[in-house]
Amino acid sequence: ETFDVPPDSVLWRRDFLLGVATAAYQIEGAVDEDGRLPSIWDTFSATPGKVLRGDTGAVACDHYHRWRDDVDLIAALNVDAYRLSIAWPRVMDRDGRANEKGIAFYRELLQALRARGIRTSVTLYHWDLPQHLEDAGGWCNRATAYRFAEYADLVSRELAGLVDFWSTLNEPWCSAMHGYGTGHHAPGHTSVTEASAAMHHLLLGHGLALQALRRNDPASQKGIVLNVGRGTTDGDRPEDRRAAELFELQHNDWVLDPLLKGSYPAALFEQLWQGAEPPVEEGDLAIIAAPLDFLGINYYFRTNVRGDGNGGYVEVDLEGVERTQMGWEVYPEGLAHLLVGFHERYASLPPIYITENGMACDDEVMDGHVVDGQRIAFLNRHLAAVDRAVKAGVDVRGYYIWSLMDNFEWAFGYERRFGIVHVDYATQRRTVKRSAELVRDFLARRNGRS
Ligand code: PNW
Repeated sequence: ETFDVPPDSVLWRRDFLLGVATAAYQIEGAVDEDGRLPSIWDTFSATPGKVLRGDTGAVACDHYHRWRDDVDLIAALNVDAYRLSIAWPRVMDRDGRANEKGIAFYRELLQALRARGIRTSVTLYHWDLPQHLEDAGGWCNRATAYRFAEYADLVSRELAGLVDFWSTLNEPWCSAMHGYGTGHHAPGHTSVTEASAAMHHLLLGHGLALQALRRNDPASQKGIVLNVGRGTTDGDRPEDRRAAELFELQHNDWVLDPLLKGSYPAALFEQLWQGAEPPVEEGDLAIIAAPLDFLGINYYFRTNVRGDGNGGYVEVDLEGVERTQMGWEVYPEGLAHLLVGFHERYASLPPIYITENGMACDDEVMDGHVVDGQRIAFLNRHLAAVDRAVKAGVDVRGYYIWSLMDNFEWAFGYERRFGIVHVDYATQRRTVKRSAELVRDFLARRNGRS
């Protein structure tokens, strides 16, 4: 297997960033060290039945102690950029004051990355809400949006000048829907009314945080990271075609419309969730729709749907398609399709970074090697899809592989491996997989060109 990049691909451009991504709770461990407070994921993962095999992030990849080696590892891959997240419960105490030890951890990490010429992309919220804020109502409570802005203010004052790209939220859709709607993620609630309120308060928090970031760190780029989904149908009834539209309305427009158009898609509440209108107050949408310097897009798969006979949609798995260890269909066309669609649809679409793309494989170390051929083909095909979107006029400026290393995959624990670096959890030994070697070698070739 190779990493075949055609000569005219955007990937050869030195200013197209290639990076790797992680998130705090998935790699750090050390959950009760140096004053870190409990987060909703500590609580959720400690609740029987919520995470596969009862796994938790208590140790994870032990990155909190091994970060210097991990920075060496990232540098050895020749990547341009590293995307990480800051754990809110590590850096802010219950009274809203800085926890110096937590801040120092991220300051040193960011300094080490910059010393090696690696661009830093920092997400403020990758799902680890302090538990004490959940106890006060979590994202269903409007006050949490203001607490989030205070956290953004604190962190951006402390770390100004060390971050190239700030993202406020990672995938508010997952926080709202899986956290408060399906219950698949922390805090595990199951109410569409709560999901709708949580989404609104997440987006309000985003807008308020953006103001703090602009004030405290003007030279950096600021944006938000969204997961997007491609919905299609194999049915031929009008209600099947409508089902595919409703799927994308619920996954994409619900979040993109308020951010880029300053309004929620009314059909979502009228047709899918009768009555679950978000608790919008005067002036909220102007705060939410403030201009972004970039939009981060996370893309993984497409979903096939049909009409449910009741004005909604049901997911129907297609037979005979390639799937990952998550059961997700490998569908690179969806990425190009969505990017071109957003470009056509939103006049104010900012420059785009693919902030996550990748797949879980059942990777095993054999004779010191991990041959992850399915992942290599996956990355090749998705990078080609990004290149097609760029050639169709979409302003995509970078791509981050999810993930740097195998880690705590939320409700699936350590069972699912997304890394381009293998982690043996018993020893914490990292082993570069074949995909990582190919990325490293490609970047060496790209950098060697004049
Ligand atoms: C993203 N879905 O999560 C997250 O940003 C990462 O932390 C995570 O490890 C990665 O993707 C892989 O799952 C998602 O069900 C979780 O559609 C669930 C979904 C999408 C993204």
